[in-house]
Amino acid sequence: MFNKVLIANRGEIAIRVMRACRELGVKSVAVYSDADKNSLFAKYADEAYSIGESVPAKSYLNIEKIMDIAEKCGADAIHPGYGFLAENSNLGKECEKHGMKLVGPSGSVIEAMGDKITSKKLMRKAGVPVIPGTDKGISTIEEAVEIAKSIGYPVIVKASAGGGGIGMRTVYEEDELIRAIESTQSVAASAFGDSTVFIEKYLEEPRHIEFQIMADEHGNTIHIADRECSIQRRHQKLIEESPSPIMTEELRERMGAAAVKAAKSIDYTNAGTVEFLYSHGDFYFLEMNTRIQVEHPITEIVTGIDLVKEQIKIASGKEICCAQEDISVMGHAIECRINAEDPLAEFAPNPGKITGYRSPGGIGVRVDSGVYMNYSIPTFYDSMISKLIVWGRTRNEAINRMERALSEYVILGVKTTIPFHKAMMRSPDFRAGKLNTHFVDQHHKGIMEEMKRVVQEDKERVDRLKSTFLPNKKVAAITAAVGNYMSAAQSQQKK
Ligand code: MV4
Repeated sequence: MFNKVLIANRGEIAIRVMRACRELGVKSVAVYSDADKNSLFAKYADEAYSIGESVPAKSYLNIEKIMDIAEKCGADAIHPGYGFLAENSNLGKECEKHGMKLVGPSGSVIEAMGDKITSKKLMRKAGVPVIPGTDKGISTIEEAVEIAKSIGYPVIVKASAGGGGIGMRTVYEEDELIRAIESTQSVAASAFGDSTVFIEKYLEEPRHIEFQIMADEHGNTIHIADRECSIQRRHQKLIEESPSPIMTEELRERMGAAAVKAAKSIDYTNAGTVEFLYSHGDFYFLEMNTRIQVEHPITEIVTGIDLVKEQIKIASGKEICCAQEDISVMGHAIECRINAEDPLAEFAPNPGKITGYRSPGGIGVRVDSGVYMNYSIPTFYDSMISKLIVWGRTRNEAINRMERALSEYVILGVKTTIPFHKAMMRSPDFRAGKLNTHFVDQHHKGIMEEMKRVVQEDKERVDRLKSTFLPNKKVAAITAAVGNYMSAAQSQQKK
């Protein structure tokens, strides 16, 4: 096992990785930017070093600086978390040069999966179902017209270097095709420096279902069940659950086998996610994510496997904890992402100081966060405050428990996505498991109305709770003042 691991990340995921290190008896090293000087993760680490200015390019994306600190402090490995350098194949290459282990797959696998045409081609060859369409770049308009005609409209034009929903356009008829190709090419050229685009059948109301996979360096590859991530907005996931409401033992076996086949065909190692689109009973490979994901805790909750600990053990050369037949799913887990955003104002970012904070607890509740009371959320990074994760024996119990946990969660000083989640937990279609990737858009009006009710109801509760955040002296003064007022009012009445 490693002696020391450097975590090249910040916030809740840095703490998540350090927790795994601590349980393994591995020392953890934090690197922090100027904006993160007062962050919890830097205090939690066994050692912490400043890496530079707040803008990511000068700190969390600075491979040279991170490698320098890793070497100087005697780290054996680097864990990249998610985002930042997690899917940057240069970090892997630099690690190899410096004899440093990277907790993740090889650089060549990261590179291959980052290119959508390459990954689709590899998966088709491996016998994993892919979405009907091409897996080579479009070179002429005539060719594109032919392909679109043969697969049938609607089609979608995608940038090969794309991701996160950038560089995609749906096309409903031939007249729109040329313009869609040209615009996708130009977006792709400026965003990714690669104008290659391809065409496939557009699935109109698919579900996003993904499989956690894990592979060690001894040839063992397993899947660790599924997650449904259809509740998203502008390609930002908001709610994830495991298992998918539509999952059956039989479907999990089929999709899981496809996910394992996908991973094995590219000699994948460490933790990864195989994303599928599910539509009318069929599923298709969409993308592979070569990192630990934000939503990994729901998988941990229903399977009991510490995915981050497994990642570190595998990177240190150990065998994976379990065989496929040892993995089972118990009950249901849901994660709500709590962001500093105003859900009543198109989810506009709302950074600032958290002036009051109390996280929920009780049976079946887990909160992964990197914040604390009086912490100021920096403006340089993403707006996630925490992840609220609950477990229930059934999906219905998990939803009720999430409602209860959300009702306990107090965050003052910044607007959060909590009202959105409260509204969602009350949605009949959500409760019925009628999900697809357009759910939030399709239910926009109903969610807005429900959120307004929620905010109104919350006002009273928060006013009552606010007193618990005031310093004792102030509380005493207020109590005394109220007492004086009450007795004055009483004596007034007697008269
Ligand atoms: C699709 C699709 C429908 N049909 N491809 C969106 C992100 C990008 N990586 C792939 N995406 C999609 N590809 C075909 N052929 C619908 C989406 C899509 C989507 C996928 C997963 C999760 C959320 C989504 C939201 C909108 C569109």
